Amino acid sequence: AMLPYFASGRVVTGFGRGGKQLGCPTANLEDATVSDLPVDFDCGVYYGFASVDGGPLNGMVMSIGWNPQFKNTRKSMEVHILRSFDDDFYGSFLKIVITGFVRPMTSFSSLDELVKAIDEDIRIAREKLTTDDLNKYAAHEFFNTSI
Ligand code: FMN
Repeated sequence: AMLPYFASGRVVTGFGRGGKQLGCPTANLEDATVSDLPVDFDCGVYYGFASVDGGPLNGMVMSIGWNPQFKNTRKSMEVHILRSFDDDFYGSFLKIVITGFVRPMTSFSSLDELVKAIDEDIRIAREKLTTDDLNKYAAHEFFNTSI
């Protein structure tokens, strides 16, 4: 009912585990963006599209929640864009549309299991994201107006 959900914000530094420990670099959205989420928006893993600094849309998979694996005390929104970037984009302005849900956030018994789950999330996201949806959202007013 809450999807598609549109959001935007600056990319801030997370704990730096994404790329190094998990092999999955994530762009963490600023607190204001996290606070704007409706209170009843379920935590979990989602997919959709993202644009960095007004650039083209790319598929993405993301987590919303407290990262139970690491017992974070602050809720975060972390976006993994499904293409590789040469550089970090801390400070960039990210616009996203969340179009589908994959699974709830989980605490696994090892880091290795989390890595496997994320690989599976990425596979599912790639399978569900369509070129038709990409084109539809690329033409959407949200991605074609500044800020
Ligand atoms: N964290 C969890 O604790 N449990 C999860 O099930 C989980 N699933 C994730 C799925 C995806 C697709 C992504 C991108 C992240 C997921 N995370 C999950 C969050 C990671 O733990 C987090 O991105 C990682 O710790 C890096 O955080 P950092 O950027 O603050 O360093």
